[in-house]
Amino acid sequence: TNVRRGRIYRMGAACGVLILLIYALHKWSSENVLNYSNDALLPESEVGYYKFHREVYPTLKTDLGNFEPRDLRKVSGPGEEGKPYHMSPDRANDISESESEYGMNIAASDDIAMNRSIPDTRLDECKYWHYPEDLPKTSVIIVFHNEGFTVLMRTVHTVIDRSPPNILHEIVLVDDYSDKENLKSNLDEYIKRFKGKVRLIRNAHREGLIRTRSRGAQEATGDVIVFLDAHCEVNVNWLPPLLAPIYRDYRIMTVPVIDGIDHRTFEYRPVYQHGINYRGIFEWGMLYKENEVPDREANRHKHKSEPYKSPTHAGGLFAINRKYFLEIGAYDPGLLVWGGENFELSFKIWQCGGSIEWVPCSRVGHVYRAFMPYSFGNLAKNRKGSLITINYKRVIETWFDEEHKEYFYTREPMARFLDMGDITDQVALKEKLKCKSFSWFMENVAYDVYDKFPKLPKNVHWGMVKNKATGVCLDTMGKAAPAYIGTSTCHGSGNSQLFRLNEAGQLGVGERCVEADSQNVKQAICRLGTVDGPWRYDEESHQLIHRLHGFCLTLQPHSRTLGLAPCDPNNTYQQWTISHKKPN
Ligand code: LR7
Ligand code: MN
Repeated sequence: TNVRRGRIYRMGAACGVLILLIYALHKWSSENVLNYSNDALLPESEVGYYKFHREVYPTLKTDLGNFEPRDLRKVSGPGEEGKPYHMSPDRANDISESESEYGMNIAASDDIAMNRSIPDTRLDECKYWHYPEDLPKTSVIIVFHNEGFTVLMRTVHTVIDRSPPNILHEIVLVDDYSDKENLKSNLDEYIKRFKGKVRLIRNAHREGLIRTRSRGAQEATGDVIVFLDAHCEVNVNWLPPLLAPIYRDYRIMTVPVIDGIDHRTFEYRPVYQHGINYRGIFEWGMLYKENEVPDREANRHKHKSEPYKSPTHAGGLFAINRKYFLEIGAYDPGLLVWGGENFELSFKIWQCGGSIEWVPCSRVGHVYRAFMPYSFGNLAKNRKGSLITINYKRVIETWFDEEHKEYFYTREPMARFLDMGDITDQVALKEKLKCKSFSWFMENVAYDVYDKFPKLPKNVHWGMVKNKATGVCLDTMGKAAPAYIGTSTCHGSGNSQLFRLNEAGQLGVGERCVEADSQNVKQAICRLGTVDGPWRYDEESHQLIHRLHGFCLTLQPHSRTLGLAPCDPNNTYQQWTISHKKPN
């Protein structure tokens, strides 16, 4: 998932822990602590159903938190303390083989202890929170398709080692039809050592991660379920802080802060600068982004270590009351394989009466792969266009209102033509749960999206940008920004040749903007918070005119490179048509 983090770091106020603790003690005085087992706080109809809806708050004290480990592993070895593991150069073949097979260096993982130590990346304050002792019984669900064995098992080991045993009810591994032999043969044998705590179930067909997670939720028997990707390492005392908000209110979904694990060296790195909190947002093409928590939300909290509200989440790692998750329909079963389910769940939760909180004291490391190592198999077969965009379309058609749908189609114009299947059930669910509008969500929850990604002006032209002299089309050549734009044979299938010129003069391609000078034309990261640009298209002369000197986009006849040049109405190398065709 593509993440952009805000760049402006607020200076962290240098508060001594002592001052914080005195303050905290003052705030969380004992009157906040009610009798946990007071079911009278629940509406009668829900007693014994959701079990957890209690006005119980964690307390910040001066002594070490009740679930904090007292002794941490200290040994030396590859990858210990989360340090990068650099393999000797004579293993270069093993490294490149496993990287191309798994998108990560499984050869390195194989050398690293299952229970290696990793740095405690939390705020110091996190160590002093005390949580209710009788937190809900939890099933950790890990779905996987062809993952590296040691990476998957390290996920399991860290959960076992770093979760309170009486709260960790089970780990459910759901194999999404892996076909790697070592996974099939070793797993059953290996998990025997966990004496029934770890269960393995297998899909009879490839279902994709989204449906597989819904199945895991159905099969789990804990009160709360926690989803993890199959290449994670949970950090010190990760679980109680995730459960505490759910214990208080079953409609809160909680999300840990996700640290990075390097796919080559397995170095464990804190995701953010210490003490700065981020939350999940999105841009209008439904790419997931992160943004520093806006003041409006930050000001609601006394401590940086407290959970805070977030519009959405990256997708992979979160905790939720199991019955609640099933009652809101789990994931839309029409979402296939990968992508968009994070938004579906988030919009559904927020619009239908629940909320999402990110929990800074819960940290989990995740291996960000070099590329997606698996194909979408048969699931993608009968689908035109990009499966992920189809998923997004289902989600926005269900949850957005007319105004915001327009922004999505402005940013992803081809999506209008894609067949998203039937969403009758999703719309019916929205009715049944009496969910609020998307504008309500934008105004009350995701208000910071507009600061970074303002409402989009309409496209005046979009599609292939074709040169009159040569008949070639502008093409990003599949490169990541910043990169030069080139030209290639026009193919009409969108993607790297799909450009959009909007009413405010921005020429965009994907989520990037086209920038130019006399020497070259590039796609670059758009200036955050702006949707305008320097371009104008002249319908008569077919020129793309740049504000800079009023020059025109020109294909250099000899070098075939692009640049700006003085406009000349007779130069066909400066003439472009912008058009699209309906995909078949
Ligand atoms: O067909 C599949 N079946 C599966 O069971 C494909 C995948 N999977 C498994 C896979 O083995 C893994 O355990 O599903 C899990 C997630 O797949 P990844 O690791 O390939 O996904 P990702 O980490 O690239 O992508 C993020 O977005 C996805 C969108 O559908 C999911 O929500 C992932 O869980 C999510 N990962 C995270 O949120 C971790 C942090 C990344 C960020 C930002
Ligand atoms: Mn992942």
